[in-house]
Amino acid sequence: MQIAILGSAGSGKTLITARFGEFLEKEGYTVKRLNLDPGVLSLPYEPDFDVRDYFTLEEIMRKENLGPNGAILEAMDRLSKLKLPSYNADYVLIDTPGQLEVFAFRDSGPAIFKGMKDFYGIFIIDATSSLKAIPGLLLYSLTIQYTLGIERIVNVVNKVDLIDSEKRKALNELALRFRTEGERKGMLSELEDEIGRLLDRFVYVHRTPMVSAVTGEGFDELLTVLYEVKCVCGDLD
Ligand SMILES: Nc1nc2c(ncn2[C@@H]2O[C@H](COP(=O)(O)OP(=O)(O)OP(=O)(O)O)[C@@H](O)[C@H]2O)c(=O)[nH]1
Ligand SMILES: [Mg+2]
Repeated sequence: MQIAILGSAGSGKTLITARFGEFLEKEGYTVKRLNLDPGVLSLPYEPDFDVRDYFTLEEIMRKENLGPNGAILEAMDRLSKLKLPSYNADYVLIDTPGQLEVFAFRDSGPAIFKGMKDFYGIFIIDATSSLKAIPGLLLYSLTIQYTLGIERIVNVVNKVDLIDSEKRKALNELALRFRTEGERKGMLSELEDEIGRLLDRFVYVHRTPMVSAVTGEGFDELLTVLYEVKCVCGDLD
């Protein structure tokens, strides 16, 4: 199973790659880890493939005389030309660049994942995000799924060790069903209805595990959901 670890900046992609990878190994699975982030300085895991062996953001800035944003664009274009190795492992975890929108919305993301077999995604939502942002983040996950051409993405709420029980309860509910604001009028109310339908149809079809990459809480549930998704999807490969 090849899994792209996706999510907004700082949501915990890299730490989940490290800790969930260790968890999988303890469960007896073979795991490979790929780092596609050319900007990361240090990693909490030993990558089997590291984009920084080809180029780094810092080096592009220096050699091409570019600022940070220009260097990110150049790095993503270079990334689109790389070919990832294929591994014979139970789980291949692919840690993606911090700048998800640049990675997914240029040619790099779709190009690098093109033609991948047994391919899924994990989309990480930061538990410390505003509750109001959650439906939008779930829609963002759908956008990424569509753009990158990933058959199934499992949404995961990470950093649950940082929130209190009240927020945990509210997040749990939002991860199960879309709650309308109830105060919207006109076009916004129609939009809300459509968002609800879209999430029901494509997002709430499987559970959203609540995990912590720091404590390891919820990793067993994440593994179960991945397994279920693979069983449903297996016929499509
Ligand atoms: N408390 C807590 N901190 C976490 C958790 N997961 C990640 N972090 C912290 O959040 C910060 C960002 O984590 P990363 O794993 O680097 O996140 P990322 O999505 O890879 O970040 P970018 O690649 O820069 O977008 C780090 O300081 C992590 O230690 C978690 O479950 N709990
Ligand atoms: Mg990272």
